[in-house]
Amino acid sequence: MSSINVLIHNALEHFSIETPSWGYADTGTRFGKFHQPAAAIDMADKLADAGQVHRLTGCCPSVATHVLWDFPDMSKVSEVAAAATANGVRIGSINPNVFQDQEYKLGSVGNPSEATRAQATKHICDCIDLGKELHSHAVSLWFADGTNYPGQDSIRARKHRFEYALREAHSRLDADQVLLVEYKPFEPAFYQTDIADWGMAYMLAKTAGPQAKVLVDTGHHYLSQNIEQIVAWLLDENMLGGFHFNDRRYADDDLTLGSIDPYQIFRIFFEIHFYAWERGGVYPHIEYMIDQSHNLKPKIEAMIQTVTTAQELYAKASLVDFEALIAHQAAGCIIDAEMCLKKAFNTDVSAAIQAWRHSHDLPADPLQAHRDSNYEAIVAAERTQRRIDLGLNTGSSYA
Ligand code: PSV
Ligand code: MN
Repeated sequence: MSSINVLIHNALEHFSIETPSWGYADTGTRFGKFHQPAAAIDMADKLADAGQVHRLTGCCPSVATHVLWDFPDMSKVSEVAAAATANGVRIGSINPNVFQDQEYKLGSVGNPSEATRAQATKHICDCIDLGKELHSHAVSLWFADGTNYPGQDSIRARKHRFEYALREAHSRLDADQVLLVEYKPFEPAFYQTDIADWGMAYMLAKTAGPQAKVLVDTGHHYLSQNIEQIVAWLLDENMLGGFHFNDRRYADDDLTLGSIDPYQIFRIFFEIHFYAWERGGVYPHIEYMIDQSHNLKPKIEAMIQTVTTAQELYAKASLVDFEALIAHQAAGCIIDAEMCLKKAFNTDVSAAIQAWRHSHDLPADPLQAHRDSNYEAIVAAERTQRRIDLGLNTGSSYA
């Protein structure tokens, strides 16, 4: 194997990315939903689709779940786990939902009402227990909490309520569980979000306890924010717990990873490879997850496109000549240092990735293999009939 092939093989061997259950179902914007006949109707469909993505890419062994959407009947948890196994995947991160119930109008654990805070905290603790039952290690917290108008509530009191609730949640964790704290600058709160940025998430995670870390959703930043700098700082503090990957042009657009700015994702991966290179090739444990809504694209195709793009950018970033880079940095050779990144980014890694796929008996082109399998048409026919039987909206004929 050439040295490029070795580097890429090694990088892809340890890279996996979790797909989100909600990325297989019909989603839309607040203006409406365009239904797809092949979209998953229930959790069994979502796991089947996730299994198809993993079968073809070999790099998505786990599925992120959103508790209220995926476990409507908590007595059937073991059935969901069995369905995951049957489809060759396992249940990954557990996402509590403390944003859609009416009680949460003024927030969940930040709510002025003690009863509502207790209800939200209990749900999070139940999700931690669910994680134990499913042998899933990550409980991923995102809060819609915040206020819409100046003066609506005390920002400091809300901070204290969060500190209290996260400490309580942390005390519920088993030793092998991790609590991921996600931040977002706005939406649905439009004046002040309780965990608005990585600094607030970092402080709350630190207050919660040693098993709490920060989750970086790439769509949750103001435009032009330097995300790789946040990643570098969190790595250095051993506080980078995971990612929710997606791309965006304006806000939290949830577009396909790398569709708008692939170089940014490359720079994030570069920071991780650089950090590991300085530690003799030892990588920190990071939960790589996708958090996208494929409102218009066919969902499984979009997921495969995302996964293969992530692999490509991760592979490219592993090619940076770190030895040369640090020499250029030390000498103040700005152009040469920058070119170390550019050269890696511009390298054609497709043959090396195909060689890796070949070594794992995977199709050279997962997207084409998915199209050739006719999976989409088969499930579209079956799910359309099931929608009719269940009296659900069959929507447009967009496939
Ligand atoms: C919120 O925008 C978010 O990024 C959170 O991670 C949620 O869990 C996810 O999207 C799905 O609503
Ligand atoms: Mn997210």
